[in-house]
Amino acid sequence: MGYTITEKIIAAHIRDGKMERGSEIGIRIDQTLTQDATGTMAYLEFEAMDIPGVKTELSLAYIDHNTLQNGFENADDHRFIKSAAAKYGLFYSRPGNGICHQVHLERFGAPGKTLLGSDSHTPTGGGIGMLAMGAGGLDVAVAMGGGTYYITMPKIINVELQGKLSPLVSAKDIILEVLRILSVKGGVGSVIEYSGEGVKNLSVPERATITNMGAELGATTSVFPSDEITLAFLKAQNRAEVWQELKADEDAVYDKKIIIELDKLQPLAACPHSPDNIKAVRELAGMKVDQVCIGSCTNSSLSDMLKVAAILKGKTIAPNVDLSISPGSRQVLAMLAECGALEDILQSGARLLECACGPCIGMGFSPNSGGVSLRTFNRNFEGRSGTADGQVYLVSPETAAASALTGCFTDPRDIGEIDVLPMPESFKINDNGILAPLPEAEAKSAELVKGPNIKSIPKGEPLPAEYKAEAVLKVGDNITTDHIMPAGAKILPYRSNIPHLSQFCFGVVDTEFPARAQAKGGGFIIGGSNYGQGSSREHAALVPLYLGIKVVIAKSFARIHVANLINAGILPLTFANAEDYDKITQGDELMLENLRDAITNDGKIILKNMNNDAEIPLAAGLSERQKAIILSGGLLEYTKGAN
Ligand code: MIC
Ligand code: SF4
Repeated sequence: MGYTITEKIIAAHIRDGKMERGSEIGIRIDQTLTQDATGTMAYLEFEAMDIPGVKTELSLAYIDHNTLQNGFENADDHRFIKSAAAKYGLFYSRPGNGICHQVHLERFGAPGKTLLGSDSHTPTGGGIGMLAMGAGGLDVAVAMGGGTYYITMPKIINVELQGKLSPLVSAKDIILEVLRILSVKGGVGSVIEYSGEGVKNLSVPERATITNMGAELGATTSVFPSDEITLAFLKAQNRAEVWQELKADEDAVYDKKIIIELDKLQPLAACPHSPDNIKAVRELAGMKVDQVCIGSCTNSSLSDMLKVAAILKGKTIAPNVDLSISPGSRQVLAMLAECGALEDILQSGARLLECACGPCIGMGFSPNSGGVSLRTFNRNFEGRSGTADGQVYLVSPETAAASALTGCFTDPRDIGEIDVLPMPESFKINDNGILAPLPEAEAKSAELVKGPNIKSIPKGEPLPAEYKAEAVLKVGDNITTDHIMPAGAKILPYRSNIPHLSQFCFGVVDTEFPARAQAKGGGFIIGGSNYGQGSSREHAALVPLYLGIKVVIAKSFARIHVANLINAGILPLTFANAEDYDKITQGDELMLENLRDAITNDGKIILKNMNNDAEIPLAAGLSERQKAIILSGGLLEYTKGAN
């Protein structure tokens, strides 16, 4: 039986377990990346592990999320991360150099390698044929130290692309179509592997748009073959030497197959407030638009920006629209400037923002009250833009630019043909925005620099023999980590200050939650299905831990978040029968007898609801390794115990 691309990369990196779908496997990680919003925590955790330096082939610390520096907090965090990079042997990408995923694709990604990043959009690297996955900071810290990364051996969903996209229909429309078909839960436990003739018609940045937003499917990652198009991209980046061919064997076995006929696709939009709430742009045509944002790790490549420039050239944006452009990297910005396309963009009335995440994570450029915002980004969760009632639609760069001109939702095919500048044969290469690791002797004497905003990490406790507490919060389906631990300009500067962050926990859902949880000394959280989808931020586990939460019971969990809960020492349990969710009301007193024993010996876990006497069977589904972590009170405690 032949192998899929995913199996080939896993087979070359497996350290623990067997490649049997659904079982836990441990793999070697070649490269890691962090960004600043999750990086401070990751380096504090690396410090706590007491390892002298990174042991990967390549590790990078990017600064791209928190770049506003509206106070000392961000600036101090940048210094801390820079000092950690110097001490532990990492590359450090300065603020302004670009968004981690875009820069990594341009300058470091390599087919066939494994990449682990403390950011859920790390699968962007799948566009260049990497097995690139997002994880919580602690898992990345472990991988930096040479440790094994554990995942469930995924199912593999094959998306076969047939034909060619029509003009002004975009790679973004392909992934929006996949989201329409599979939904935000449809990729959980799976890798999405692309194949077919249509692949040959997509450039690496276009492929990366698709793998990037595979995160919104809940997928472990997404991957494209590595072919002559990948080689051409690497050559243009002066990195042809890292190329290797990668394709699935003819007789590879997939768990599911989806066919997408590219010729038949039309421009699509994800409507508020979920990336799988898809409508055709045609259906929305005419709706008034207040702002348009072009950029983010999904759509900020040179080829995206050249298309935008071609649409805007010689025109002026509508008076009712504000338009922002954030190129994905300094390389993209420099090349836009060189070829004159930047001028075309600016003369249309666009505002140029920094090469950073910016509005995508609510760092500025929030919409007006109730404002309709068209964004080329990947997430439109409620409140994420920084405006609680903002109406965010996710669209392609072509749809965004066309709509900025007309002032209302516009199918870009209605603006007629455009004349896009050709992609250059080679990119402008200048890596001076990236500081290389120090020579070993200098690194040894480097000190970590910590500002007053850096507070200690909350510690988990060993699992108690039994647990009796209140259901301090009950929420519905598809709760995101943006609900659990919101980001945005006001909160993001406190990513290394858990006590301060805790005041904002579940702020979008229930502002009373932090005070209530603290007053009750913690308790249970009850969730619906796909609990914890979205961002990889481990703060969505560490902050509830700080507030005393010991157990989360849900219908089902998202992959990265459930790993973060276990790492933090919070027990995730699922309902054996989903309808039992209805037998718990917020405020009920709940009891788990013989809990420690049941986890240790795979015994029955029965939750007693003291308010209505219901007995509710639950499942833990933990591997032996995960059990040991939970019993010890989290991964840091477990690692200490093992040494
Ligand atoms: C996001 O897109 O939500 C983020 C901000 O990049 C997060 C990481 C974070 O919360 O810092 C992610 O996707 O993992
Ligand atoms: Fe940054 Fe947005 Fe990409 Fe997250 S999704 S890495 S915030 S650009």
